[in-house]
Amino acid sequence: MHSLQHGPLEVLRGIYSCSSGELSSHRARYERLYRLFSTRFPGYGSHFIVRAPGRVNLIGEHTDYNGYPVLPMAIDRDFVFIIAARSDSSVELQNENPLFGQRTFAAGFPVAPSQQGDWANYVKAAVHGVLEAGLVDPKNAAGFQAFVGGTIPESAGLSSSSALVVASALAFLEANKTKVDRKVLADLLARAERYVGSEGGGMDQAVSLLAEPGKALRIDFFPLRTEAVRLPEEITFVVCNSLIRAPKSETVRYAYNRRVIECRLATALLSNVVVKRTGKINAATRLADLSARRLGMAPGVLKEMALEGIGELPLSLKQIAHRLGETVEKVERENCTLRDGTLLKEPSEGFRVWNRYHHVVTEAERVNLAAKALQDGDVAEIGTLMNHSHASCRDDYEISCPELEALVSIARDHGALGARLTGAGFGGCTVNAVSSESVEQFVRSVTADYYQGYVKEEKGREFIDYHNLRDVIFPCRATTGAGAWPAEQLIG
Ligand code: NG1
Repeated sequence: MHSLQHGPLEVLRGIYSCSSGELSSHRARYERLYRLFSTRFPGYGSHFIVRAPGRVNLIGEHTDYNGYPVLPMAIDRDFVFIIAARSDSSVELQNENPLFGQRTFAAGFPVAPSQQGDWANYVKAAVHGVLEAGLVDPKNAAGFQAFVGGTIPESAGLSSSSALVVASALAFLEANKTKVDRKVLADLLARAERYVGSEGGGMDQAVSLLAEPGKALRIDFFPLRTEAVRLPEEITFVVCNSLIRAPKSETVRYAYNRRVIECRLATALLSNVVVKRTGKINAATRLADLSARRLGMAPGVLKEMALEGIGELPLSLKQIAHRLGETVEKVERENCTLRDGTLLKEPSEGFRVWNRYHHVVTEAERVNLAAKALQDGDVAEIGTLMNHSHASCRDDYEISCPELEALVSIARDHGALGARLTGAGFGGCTVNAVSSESVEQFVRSVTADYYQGYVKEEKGREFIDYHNLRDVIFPCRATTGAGAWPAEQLIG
């Protein structure tokens, strides 16, 4: 819990570090949710509030599950829960958005998942994860009532799912008066979110929990380490939603998991050559275990080994097994098994192992350079690195789509110093580094060319409907990480 000496506006200012006008609208939102809680769940006395932000990843895409760093920032779009602890183990949720509605389940272990795609699964993932880790005793777990308000566009690469997981975990821990170290919790929740079926990395939960206002967060993994990097005032990061939904249901989930598996195959193939050539036993479980620095090798030598071990062409499972001197069954079992025990189906065109490897190692280097460029205030370099990252995501990782391409190109035409897709890809948002002085002009021009132009003219693709342009194109403010407060600290 945060300290008691500040009034609601000071606490909110500490979270959002924004102008007074924005502060009053944040305050109005908290007060509205509080009133809605009291109407929906009358008779509950002691309330607390949890908040967990979404994030925009500035650079470092699909590097996290490979053990390489990322550079996101938490944004002023978030989940706010008004909560009261219960005396039994029921968790009762009411979402402000009527499309999501009401859900109830018991906080007993294991927590049975709802049908795929249901929003309650993210709350269940958190409760299940906390119980599984033994942080709360399933026999005496207290449930909670929650009124849930969210402002993060969903299926848009801004990590609404992880923000929901983080807020739910904080709510459950508060209900059970349990404190957990933030880094421990971030690690635990990264694993816990796999409950929903994708093999994601740890970026989203970490930034949602550990972010600092006004700063981006460089995150390194295994073990989790963070370094806050101040953002230069001359640039503002503007998010633009392509209006193409990228939900982690069937197709996108397969595409995401396929890339995780391709990276595992890259690890096995490269490790095989490293062991053969150097005689060193190498227990590599992810690509970062095979970096030039960790192996104490010149990057050129490592690249030669990667070309020998992986080769540049797509590979069938049979070819991979042959290279590794193993059976297809063993390779499949050890590398292609998903968390739920199913095997990822071999793509008909083969696994594009080299391209995935090439993206990951070059992207990792770009993260290092971008963190330094931010520190040095070298905004031109930041833009260039973002543009290179986008090209690599498109060409090597193949996670772009025509709409993201159109949006990136329009943004660059209108002066973005750097423009790239952000998050898992396949749709969702772009992030754009824009000179702070020209943000309004940039927003106007992109609105005219993309939202009022391209989206209207382009037929045959289903674009998301929106009510307010400010929800699809907006400058981001770097906010603080998630928190929990007694209600009276935030409600005047
Ligand atoms: P989003 O954009 O929230 O779907 C996913 C993963 C991240 C990371 C990015 C790609 C989850 C919860 N998040 O993010 O860990 O791998 O893709 O950089 O799976």
